[in-house]
Amino acid sequence: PASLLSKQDGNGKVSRVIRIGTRKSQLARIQTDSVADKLKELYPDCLLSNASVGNHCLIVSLQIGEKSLFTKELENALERNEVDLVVHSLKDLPTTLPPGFTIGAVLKRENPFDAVVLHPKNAGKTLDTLPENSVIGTSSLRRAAQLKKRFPHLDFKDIRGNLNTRLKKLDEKDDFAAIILAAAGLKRMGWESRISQILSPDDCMYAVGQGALAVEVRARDTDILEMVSVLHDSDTVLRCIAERAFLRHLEGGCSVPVAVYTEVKDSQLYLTGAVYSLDGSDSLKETMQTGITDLNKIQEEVDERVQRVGVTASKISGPAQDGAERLGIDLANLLLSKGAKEILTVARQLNDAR
Ligand code: DPM
Repeated sequence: PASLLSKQDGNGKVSRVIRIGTRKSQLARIQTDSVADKLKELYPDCLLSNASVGNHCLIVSLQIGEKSLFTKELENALERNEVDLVVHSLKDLPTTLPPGFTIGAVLKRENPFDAVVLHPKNAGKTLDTLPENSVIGTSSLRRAAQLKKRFPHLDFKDIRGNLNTRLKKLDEKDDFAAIILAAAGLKRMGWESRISQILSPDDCMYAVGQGALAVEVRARDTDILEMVSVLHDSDTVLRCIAERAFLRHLEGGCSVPVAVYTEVKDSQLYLTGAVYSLDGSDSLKETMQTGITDLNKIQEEVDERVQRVGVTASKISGPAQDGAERLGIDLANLLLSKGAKEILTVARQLNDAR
């Protein structure tokens, strides 16, 4: 409730400043602003201020394997009480957060799929019709593994930097015929018109948490947790808990070729998960499902502050969240029993040796 967050100022006016930390990239700012706007709408009496931290680690942030580095600065600011909440792309957050932090909100997921952005000279083409040996830019092992297998006539090369940098590299040079990016990020940047093709799950399944925004807070800050909890989208929360539990149980981390596809349909949560060798020639893919009981009915009765794969969602059915987590673990165990560990170990070793 708003009263928890309010305090009297000298003039008797009720207000509290909520400080949101952001990085300086355009995408980070857009994402932070969208969450700030939602909070302003829901809590018109709160003042929100944007604090900017860590403006220099931007390019590092997109390098595979550097993940904890760039969320770290924002967490430091949270820890030092300089900001109250920070907004991330959920897919950039590790499945185990450092102690003292939690994800207090997972917002309704945007289109989670990957998209093709063509060099202007290739307008009208698709991955299928691009000429033999066309170079596709991505540094995602997950994308490269799936697409190499599916489109063997194409070549894949690393491309790094934030979204603005990548678009520039694509358009202003002749190095890449196309690049692959998450549709969600392109949409948030206002670059939807550059999307020439959305990849279906048969072509390329997405990364765990892709397309969803997460609000990270201090785990002990119950006022802020309560405040941001209204931003949770229950279907997204359940899907992402299942996906994150799957990745965590595989001991996947962010830089291994692991992909997922989830759906909520007729009170069922479906999770498809896969692991790939670096060139996609070796892979394992399975689907499992679990029933999710009437969310709204249970909602009022549940009041527990438990984290599941880093997420605190006390207003969403506990049993449904447990079911989602179980689903992720069960699917991981199924793939592990078929040899997923070996595939991932080899992929990791080969990638480290590159
Ligand atoms: C992670 C990956 C990438 C980002 C790996 C993956 C892509 C790296 C690359 C974990 N984080 O997806 O397999 O393309 O070289 C990132 C983007 C977004 C969040 C950009 C993108 C925006 C979309 C979202 C980088 N993190 O994937 O195009 O909010 O989900």
